[in-house]
Amino acid sequence: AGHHSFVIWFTGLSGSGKSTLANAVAGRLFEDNLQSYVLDGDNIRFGLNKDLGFSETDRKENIRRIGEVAKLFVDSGSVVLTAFISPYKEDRESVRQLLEADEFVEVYVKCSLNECEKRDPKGLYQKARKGEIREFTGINAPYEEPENPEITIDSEYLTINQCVDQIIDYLKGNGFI
Ligand code: GGZ
Repeated sequence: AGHHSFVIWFTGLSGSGKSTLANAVAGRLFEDNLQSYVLDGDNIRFGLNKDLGFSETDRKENIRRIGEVAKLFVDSGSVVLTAFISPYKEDRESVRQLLEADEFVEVYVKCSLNECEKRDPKGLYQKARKGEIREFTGINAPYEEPENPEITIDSEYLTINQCVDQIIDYLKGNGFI
């Protein structure tokens, strides 16, 4: 299988496990001697995109910039994993169009709102329910499910390891790694 550079684009609700999975997959790739880089809120929303909030316009611009950055990584020869809600189908499709067909792997981290709300690792859902956060995805802002993602991960019912295995199997089975 040929090693090339590509984007693994995780999408899903807050609390679905995108960042955890992206980092776990990066760790597994590293064990296979494959360098990769994770883009997430920590290194993008506090830096490049610190001027952006969570309105529809700002989220679209957030995803547009992340797509462009991901493309730069791919051009430089890297494997890049992105972990953003990316709630709008149109924005995810625009990123897909920026890249070649064999450079974009969309991973839908599927977890019900009910379960994400139960996990609520940062207490954000509770705040959103109390009206302390406006436009919170799943509560009072939309999340458009992917229709044809390369991979759908049932993170509600699988362990992190099972999720990672599913992604690695896909990458191996389809010649990405
Ligand atoms: C959704 C919000 C919001 C609102 C703050 N809606 O669980 P987290 O904390 O760590 O992940 C969420 C993150 C979402 O940022 P993204 O850049 O991934 O969003 S998007 O792709 O829609 O641009 C959450 C926190 O930021 N957060 N306010 N209103 N998530």
